Amino acid sequence: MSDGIPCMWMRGGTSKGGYFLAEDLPEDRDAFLLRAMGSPDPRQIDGMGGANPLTSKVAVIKRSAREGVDVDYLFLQVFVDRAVVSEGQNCGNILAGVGPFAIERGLVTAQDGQTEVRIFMENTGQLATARVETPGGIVTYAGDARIDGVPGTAAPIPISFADTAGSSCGALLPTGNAVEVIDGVDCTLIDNGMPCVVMRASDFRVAGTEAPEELEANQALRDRLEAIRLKAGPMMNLGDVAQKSVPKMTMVSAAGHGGAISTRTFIPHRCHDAIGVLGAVSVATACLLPEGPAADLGIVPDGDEKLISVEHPTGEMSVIATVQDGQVTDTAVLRTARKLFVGLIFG
Ligand code: NQM
Repeated sequence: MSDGIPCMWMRGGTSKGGYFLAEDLPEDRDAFLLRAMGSPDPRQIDGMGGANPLTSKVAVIKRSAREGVDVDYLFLQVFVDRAVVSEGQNCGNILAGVGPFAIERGLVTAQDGQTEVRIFMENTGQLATARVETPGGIVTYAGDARIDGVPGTAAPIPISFADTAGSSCGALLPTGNAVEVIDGVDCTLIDNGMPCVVMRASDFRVAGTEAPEELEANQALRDRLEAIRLKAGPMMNLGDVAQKSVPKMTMVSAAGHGGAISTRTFIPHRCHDAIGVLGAVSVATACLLPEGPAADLGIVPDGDEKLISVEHPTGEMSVIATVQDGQVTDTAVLRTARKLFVGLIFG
C-alpha cells in the first residue's frame, strides 16, 4: 500500500466521487485509482467506489494556463467490474463539484457573494462556467436549490456550456443525418456534449417509464441495445466502443409529468437512476431537430430561449437551450454539490 494522497470526496449533481489536484496523483495513476476505488469488483468492497458507475468517478483538477480559464478538469470513469480507467467521456454531474473544489484548494479566489469559475473540460475541449455561492468569500454548500435524484436542498450551482456540439464525435450529427436505421430501429446519433443514441422506447416493446431495475432485468432489451451501440460507435467516429462508456443509449417516450420528453438511459450497461447532465443536453437538442424519435415525441416551447424539461426515472432535468438560426448555441443547467470528506486516500 502506498502513502496516502490528498483527496476530497464530493457529491456532484447526482454522481459521487474523488476530487484530486493533478499534482497529487502518482505516476501509476490508473493502477492507484483502481485500487482506491476497489475495481475490478462488482461490489468494490476493497475500495471507496459505490458499486455503480455513478459513484465510481474521479475529477482531476489543476490551475489552467489557458487565457480566460480558471481551471482544467479531467474526468475519469473508473469502471466497476473491469480494470479500466477511461478518459473517453465527460461528466457534467461531477463537474458541479469542480468550482467549489477549486475555490477550497486555493486555485480560484472567492468573491463575497458568488464566484464564477471558468472550467476547461479536458475530455472534450470545451468550456463550462459554474457560479458558486461564496458569502463572505467562503464556499457554502447549504441552500434552497433542489435537484431531482438528490434528497433535500443545497446551494445552487448554475452551469452554462458553450460550443458543446460535436464534443467527442466531431459534429452534432456525426453521420450528417438526423435519423439512421440500425438493426431496424430509428436512431438519432447525436453529440451535444455527450455522444448519445436516441431511440423510441416503443421500438423495444417497452413503455419507457419502467423502473431502471426492471429494464436492467430485461436481458433481451440489453442485448439489442448493446448490438446497436456497437454499430453506432464507429458511425459516430468513436471507433470500437466495446470497452468504452459512450455512446449512451437513451430510449424516449412521450413526457408523462408535464415535461418535454421522457427518458430511460443505459450508460451504457447500467440504467441511469436519472440522466447525465450532458446526456440531457444532447437529448434536449435532439428534440429540436427537424426529425427523429425525440423530435417526434418531444414537446418544446417557442422562442429563442427554450426550457426543455427532460424527464427521467427520479424526476426531471431542466435544460435551457439558446437557439440562433435553428442551431443550439448555448445551454445551461442547475446542479448542486456537497463536500463529504477531506483526507488521505490509499491505493
Ligand atoms: O452526461 C453519467 C452522470 C453521468 C454523466 C453517465 C453526466 C453527463 O450522471 O454529463 O453527468 O452518463 O455516465 O454523472
